[in-house]
Amino acid sequence: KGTMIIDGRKVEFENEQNVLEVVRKAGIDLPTFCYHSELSMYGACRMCIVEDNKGGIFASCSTLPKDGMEIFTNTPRIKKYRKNILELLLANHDRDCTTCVKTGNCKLQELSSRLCMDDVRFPNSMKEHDIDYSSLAIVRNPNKCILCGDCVRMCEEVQGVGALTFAYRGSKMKITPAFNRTISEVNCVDCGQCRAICPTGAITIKNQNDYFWELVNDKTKRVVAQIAPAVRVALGENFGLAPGTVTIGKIITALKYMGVESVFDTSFGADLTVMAESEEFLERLEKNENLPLFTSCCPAWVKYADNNFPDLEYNISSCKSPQQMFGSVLKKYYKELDKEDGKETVVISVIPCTAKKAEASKEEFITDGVRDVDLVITTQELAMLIKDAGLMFENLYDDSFDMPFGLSSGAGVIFGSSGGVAEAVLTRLMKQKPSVSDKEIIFNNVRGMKRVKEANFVLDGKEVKIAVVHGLKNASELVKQIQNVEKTYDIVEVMACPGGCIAGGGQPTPMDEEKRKKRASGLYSLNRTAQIKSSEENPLIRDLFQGLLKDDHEILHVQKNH
Ligand code: HC0
Ligand code: SF4
Repeated sequence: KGTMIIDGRKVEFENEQNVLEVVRKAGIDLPTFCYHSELSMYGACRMCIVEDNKGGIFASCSTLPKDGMEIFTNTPRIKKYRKNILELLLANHDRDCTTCVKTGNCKLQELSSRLCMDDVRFPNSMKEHDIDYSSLAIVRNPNKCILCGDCVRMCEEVQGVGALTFAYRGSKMKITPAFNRTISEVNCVDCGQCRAICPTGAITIKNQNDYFWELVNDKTKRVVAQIAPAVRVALGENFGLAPGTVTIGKIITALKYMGVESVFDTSFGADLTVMAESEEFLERLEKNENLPLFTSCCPAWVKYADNNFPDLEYNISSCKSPQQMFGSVLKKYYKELDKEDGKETVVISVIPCTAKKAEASKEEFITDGVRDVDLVITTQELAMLIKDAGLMFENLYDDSFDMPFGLSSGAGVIFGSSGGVAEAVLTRLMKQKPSVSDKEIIFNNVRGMKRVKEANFVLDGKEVKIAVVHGLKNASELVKQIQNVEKTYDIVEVMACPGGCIAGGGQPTPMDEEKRKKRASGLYSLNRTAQIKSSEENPLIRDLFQGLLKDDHEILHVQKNH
């Protein structure tokens, strides 16, 4: 606690971790590439330098605030140094901005503009590296890397994966998967969090928009789409709307304009998952086997568990994720119609997540040569498609989802936020056993951004314990505690991305805690206004179980290993 003088103004500080945060509190946006409050301090980019009253220059992100400290953020010396640093970065960078997908949202470009960088005096010293297209989720272009290390720390500190590392020294330094392998050859789980934090175009989403256009222009195909919960509260950010603004009606219209025949809601798939997963849980509880049940809807988590905790194989739910479940239901539904009109139905998912691209192409989700889901495009790819098609998003009218799957419950919508799956399953289980009380209190426990959330409830006289965890490093710590019997639970919800799918690797960037909260609150407001609260109350789910799925629950489950 104390007072600093920043550019002649007194600014009080209390819990700020460093001078940079105090400067920001004073309303000055100091540039930085490598400082993120949720990651460890790296202090490498030096963009956040300030000058003190004795002429000393230092990085503000790695300096503690002191009472009485006097600093200047914009002296001629500071401005010159900062510009020099930026100029050196640019001299070693692929500057093909016109053809870079990050253009318009690139930190390097933004700072070049802010610092009035109208020329680079040095010849370009960039040594050309191969672009790594090996992953189904992300593309790594080292030629656009500025070595800020954000991706390395994100992958290690938040996701506990460590797929990326610094290699070599000095001018040869680069960021690469271990042993110079391609990213698909290491333990990357496709979560895309490295892409979400990368300030430049060095890590981007694997773009499949060409395939989208090919499908919608193919007259032999019937293109149907499903939209994941978290897309509706984030896409609008690409069109100047506040995070959390719900734009689902316009998204449906946009997809129809672009040639999609019918548009459905992955939340309907989520309702299906709730039904299948609760049934599975009750069975396991009765037999007292394979508990805790771990959720299976997050593919980055499933891959992480496969890599690191093979013993959990039978604990992870055998249910397909909502995306895959709904995909297989849609394929079954259109089968007859396809025969009649000689078309082939293809299912496109619009999803906040890069790992869903990999999930959809897994062998276990291909039945008789037919994929459940043919193409996964992320929120950011959809924004590009809308712009490419010249649609004025803000002016589109609001449409609604199509029948016969056009209704979903409020429980299905909150799947997109950490805690949502647990809450939806709880809602289902509690309804079935109405003796359970204190619903509200329980739900408050599983919502929000806390690292690990816990809730208990009583089912048939037995206490059921639920844990919710997000961020794979947190998940890994929790699994170890469970394995060491330091903690016991009956259900564990795991989402790889901090905050859940609302902060998925395919969402608009940059992301911060504030944005995550706003997107989550957009979903919870949809939950509050939903007329159908619980998955089993959804009449279309009942119809489905009595009709199309009457004798076929198999398609809701992963066929491998279970
Ligand atoms: Fe999610 Fe999902 S909630 S993983 O975040 O479970 O991606 O939004 O679509 O499948 O429903 C992502 C989001 C989904 C699935 C659903 C789940
Ligand atoms: Fe690491 Fe996820 Fe990026 Fe893979 S996609 S390198 S796991 S942060």
